[in-house]
Amino acid sequence: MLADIIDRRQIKTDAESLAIWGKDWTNGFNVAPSAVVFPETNQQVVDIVHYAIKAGLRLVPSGGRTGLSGGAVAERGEVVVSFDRMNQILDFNAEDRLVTCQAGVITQVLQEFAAAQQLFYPVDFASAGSSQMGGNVATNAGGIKVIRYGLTRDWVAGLRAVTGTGALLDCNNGLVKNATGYDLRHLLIGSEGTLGLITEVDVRLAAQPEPQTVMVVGVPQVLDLLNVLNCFNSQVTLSAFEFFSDLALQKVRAHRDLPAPLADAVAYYALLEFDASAMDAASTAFEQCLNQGWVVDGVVSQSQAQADALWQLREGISESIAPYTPYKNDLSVCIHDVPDFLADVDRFVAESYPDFEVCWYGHIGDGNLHLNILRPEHLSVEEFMAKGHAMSPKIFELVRARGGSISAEHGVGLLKRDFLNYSRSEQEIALMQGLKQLFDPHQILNPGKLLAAGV
Ligand code: 2HG
Ligand code: ZN
Repeated sequence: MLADIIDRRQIKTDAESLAIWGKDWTNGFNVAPSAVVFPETNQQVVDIVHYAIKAGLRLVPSGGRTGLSGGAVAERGEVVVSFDRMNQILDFNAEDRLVTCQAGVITQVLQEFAAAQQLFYPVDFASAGSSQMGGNVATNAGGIKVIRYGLTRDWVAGLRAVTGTGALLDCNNGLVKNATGYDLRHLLIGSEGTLGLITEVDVRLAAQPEPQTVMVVGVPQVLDLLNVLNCFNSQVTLSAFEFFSDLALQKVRAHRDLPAPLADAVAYYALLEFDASAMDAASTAFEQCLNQGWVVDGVVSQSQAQADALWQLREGISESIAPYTPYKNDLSVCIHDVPDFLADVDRFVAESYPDFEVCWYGHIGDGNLHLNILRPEHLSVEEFMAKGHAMSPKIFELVRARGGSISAEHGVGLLKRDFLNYSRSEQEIALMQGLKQLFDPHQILNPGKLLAAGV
């Protein structure tokens, strides 16, 4: 019946397509969409929503499907709305440094477009080659340069979105200043497709940075990661400050056949990136860290190829551990709390789940830790996921105790939905439910994500 409102060539219902577009990178959820539609214009998205209201369909927006919280999983006969065919860059204005993209523009395509204008789109992460701008906005994607450039939210100057009533909202129109009340743009950013289907984004671009240098240092004590951060921060403008444990390094090296960065293994590694012109200041900071015993060794890129190779050690981790179907956590606490929090979690897992391997890495410069618990071979995916769910409340209790977040950058989706109260108060959740009701009174937009369905 969808063919009444959209060309048949824009609809897929074969089993293979349903399996592909019915999920993102998240494992462990049922995948059962009834169809996938590929709109090409804002008006077609409006038509799909009106049709869904009439026919009682529910819609799951789908971008590059790189999400890790089940935000783009269609579990129960929903129609997936894929933005793959809304992949055009529509406009660019040099004075405003603004580029207007359809939601399906791939992150890397935008980055390359910006570079061709001698400008820079600074939000970056390992999945830039397949993630789409609409999904980035819907999850307020973070990534590896947040410490210097902020999150996706900071670069969205306007957007168009279709609400659950079929209204096409045009929010903020690229304005720098606009003091006319509630900024609905910011409500839609990070709303995970529950308030509206984002169709277009006006993205602000930055000046191109100078060439970057990458340094990887070995840090024996987790506590000292913060000392290293402080020491560099006081002398160098950092573009990235990432960390990974030796276990994470072993996995990514084995997976990609990469050489060790340092002569000897160290418990933790920090990866720092900064403007090449700050190399002298960075060397001074490194010497100070060495003298204090905070770092024991380090390596510095001498070329872009070496910088890229060092980045692989960090950016390749997630992919390298995927075969272990890890139980994923994406946590944040205030930066000063990171070492104590990490020690709390390590202690808890070692005492309660001694046969589980814990793989730590993440954006420690933002207080964002990726905690991946690897599935032991003797457990099936289902058994392991059940154990993960049973473990989550204990870990989230530790997060709550420090006022942290149970989802720093991946979003709540299906995976964290039932734990939202560990990071949000009853009053906040009630307001979110009220907003959901206003934007999506028929409960058709990404049901069951972020908030329980039907609330
Ligand atoms: C990263 O920082 C991504 O590499 C993925 O956010 C993290 O796989 C993960 O847990
Ligand atoms: Zn991350």
